[in-house]
Amino acid sequence: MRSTAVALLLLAFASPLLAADAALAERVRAEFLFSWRAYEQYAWGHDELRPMSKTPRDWYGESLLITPVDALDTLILMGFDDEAAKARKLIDEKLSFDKDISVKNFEITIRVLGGLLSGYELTGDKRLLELADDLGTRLLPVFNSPTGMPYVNVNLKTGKTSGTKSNPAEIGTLLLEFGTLSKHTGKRIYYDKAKNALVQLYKRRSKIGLVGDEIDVETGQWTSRASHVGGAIDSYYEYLLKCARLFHDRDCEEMWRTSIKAVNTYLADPPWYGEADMVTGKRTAPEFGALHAFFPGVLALGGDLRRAKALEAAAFRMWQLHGIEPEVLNYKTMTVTYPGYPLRPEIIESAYVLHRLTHEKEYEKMGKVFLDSLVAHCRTDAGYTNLKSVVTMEKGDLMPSYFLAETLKYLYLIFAPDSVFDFKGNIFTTEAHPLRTRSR
Ligand code: DMJ
Repeated sequence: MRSTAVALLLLAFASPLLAADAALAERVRAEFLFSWRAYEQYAWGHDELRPMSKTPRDWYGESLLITPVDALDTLILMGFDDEAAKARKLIDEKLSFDKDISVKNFEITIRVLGGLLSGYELTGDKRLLELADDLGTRLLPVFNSPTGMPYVNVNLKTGKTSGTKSNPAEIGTLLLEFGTLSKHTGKRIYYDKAKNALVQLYKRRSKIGLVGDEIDVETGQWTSRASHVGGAIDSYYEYLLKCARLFHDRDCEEMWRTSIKAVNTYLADPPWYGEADMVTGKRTAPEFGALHAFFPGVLALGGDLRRAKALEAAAFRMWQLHGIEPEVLNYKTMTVTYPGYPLRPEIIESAYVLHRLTHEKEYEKMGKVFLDSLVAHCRTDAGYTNLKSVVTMEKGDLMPSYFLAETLKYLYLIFAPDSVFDFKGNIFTTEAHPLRTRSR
């Protein structure tokens, strides 16, 4: 009798139906609610909260409700129904894109368009789709460059574009959102424009298959040959793989396969991924940082668990060096190159993907370290803030919207039961907005 009970208990612990750690999942929920309440109290209706000064921040002088739109699906996923309903009401009634402001296409696509689309898929609220369609139409002029690769900025009222120097991340991280908008509106143009931008960029890869980190969208010429998987390139690779999966797009599959081979050949510096010249393949800086740390998750999704695990373990050493990760690290000397920490999610996202695929306890342990570090160093009286330096732990004064959209969502999912989220039936955008792989 006793041994049966023990056996059942052990089975229960091994079952993905139960939370990996219910108490920790609850702790993350509580920290999310604490941060959301601070946003409600000091920045309601604005883009973001400045937690130290307890003041709001609007990116463009007037609000696009970036935090509520970005955080809506986390509210829903964590079961904060009243707060989600209140956020939806605010968005439905107050959000308007009819504004004479020039916005950054990439950021507004991943945070706002992506948030509206996942919100629509989760709630069926047609107003969210209407808003997404209106925003998509206003963003479309970015693709009117001679190459089809998007300009950096667009005025939401006039359609006037600006910014010719862009990069693979900003050019290639649009298709999940624009493609999903096509799927729900029946308007093909969104898919076609974003796909063409991705293909145009891919075509300009070097003979050895690498891309640089700055390109002129009018001339199509590279203005920087630095190749790596960090900021300015990162999510380009993520979207090649995820677009292949979400849309069953064979071109994306082919582009992903070719690209990952080149990345593993020239950028892998086991266990790290460093920097090389895109033309010669010659190694340049031995640098890795907070933004690069999405890559273990993408390697794992792509089926390369061996490299993924080794890289996540290395990234975790980077986190532990000072008790929280720096923006950039020289991994040969293990010294910090850029010391800031703007509450980034990537290393937590990778731990979640690896945990979800392997159910290894190691990733729960990492998750607990991430949570404890965030509480110890980034918590304020009113939400969480960025750090100016992980060496001195000096605080900044900003809670970026992705902290609620991504950082706490992935942290929660590490500890929550698998049943909380249909991992196989959804693909996360680069801003952690889940998009359904199948129609309902
Ligand atoms: C987020 O907006 C997205 O994850 C983006 O791809 C990279 N930067 C931030 C988080 O660090």
